[in-house]
Amino acid sequence: MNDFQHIADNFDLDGYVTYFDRYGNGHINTTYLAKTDKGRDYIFQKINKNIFKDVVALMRNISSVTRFQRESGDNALMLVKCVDGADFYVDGSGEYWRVYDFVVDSVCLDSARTPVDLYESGVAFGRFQKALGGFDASQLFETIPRFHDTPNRYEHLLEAITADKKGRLANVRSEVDFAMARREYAGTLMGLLESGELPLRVTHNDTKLNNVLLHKDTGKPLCVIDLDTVMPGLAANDFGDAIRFGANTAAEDEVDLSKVAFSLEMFEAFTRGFVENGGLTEKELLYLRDGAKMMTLECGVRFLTDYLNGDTYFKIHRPSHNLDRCRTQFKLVSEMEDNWDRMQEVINKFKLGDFYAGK
Ligand code: ADP
Ligand code: GN1
Ligand code: MG
Repeated sequence: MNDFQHIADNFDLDGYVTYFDRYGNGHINTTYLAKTDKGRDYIFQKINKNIFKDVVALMRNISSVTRFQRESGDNALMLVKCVDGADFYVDGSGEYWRVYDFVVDSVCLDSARTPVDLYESGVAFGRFQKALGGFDASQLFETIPRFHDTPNRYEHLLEAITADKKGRLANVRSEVDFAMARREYAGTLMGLLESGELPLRVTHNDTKLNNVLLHKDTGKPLCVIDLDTVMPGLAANDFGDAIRFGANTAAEDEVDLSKVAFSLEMFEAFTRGFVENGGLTEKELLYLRDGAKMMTLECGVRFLTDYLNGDTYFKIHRPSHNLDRCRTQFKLVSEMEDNWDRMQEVINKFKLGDFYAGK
């Protein structure tokens, strides 16, 4: 607590910190909840500087994006400044800290209680997309270069296969075959971006349900969080990453694959919220389902790569954790392929407004 008090002293808080503890289930940063004697709650985060190489530029992104969101009428995370006016504090060990106002009366869900939760997260990410429509993407620093460049993720997988650092390749032959059978497809969206057929936007890039806070009673969206990966990107990828996580009937790391299935009902719920609020172009709507398949495939490839490399990126809680995660993703990809036409029918339904016309 003493060390923490010293960190807290550097921020312009309302009151004196009387409680703090680890909080939430993030894979990347280290998050704490702090409470003060004046009844105020704050989120403290130690930013993962192994993953984010330029925290100063990252914090500049977050500060300008949240300001723009507010000016566009969207609810945004509120950074608490340091007493010297900075947006972050560097402690004696060189760790970077930031503080947000705790979003009161919020819940953060790791899985949807009903399709309505997923619909509301779609509303939140759709509004986020639209609110940042006028933000100049070139002002943003790329916090993780080539984050959703799927062909580049394949290059990393190939390097991991060649190196086979931990001698694990023999365990994952079928997963490698699955990934390789889709290698050519993996370039589809990047190709459309390069040819100018799909627009570059300001996107969130990590649109899991647990990166939206909902009101604990009404379930309505309060705020999009986890803005570290806000960067120039494709709307299809924001849509897709949310589907990857939210339309899975099981957890991302479920070991029993018989429980893992692609839920069209959940897909429909998110699609409705996102499409009705996102302000997307015709062409973007045509490639949304590819975003879902692409993000799921890419995430599976990332988990597989990390497994082969000896689990150096994602936090793991058991030896085969990354492999288990990879397997759920690949099962979902196959199920999306089986539902390919139905996915587009759902997108068309909300795009054409048939839902409100009662058709
Ligand atoms: P990570 O990148 O590690 O996932 P997040 O920024 O998503 O980190 O934060 C981790 C968790 O902390 C979230 O899942 C959520 O439960 C909680 N959290 C983060 N910011 C806030 C906030 N402003 N108000 C309330 N809870 C928050
Ligand atoms: C990480 O930060 P978190 O836990 O919301 C990862 C995402 C992955 C996700 C898989 C910066 O997200 O890209 O899709 O895990 N974030 C980063 O659960 O790599
Ligand atoms: Mg998160």
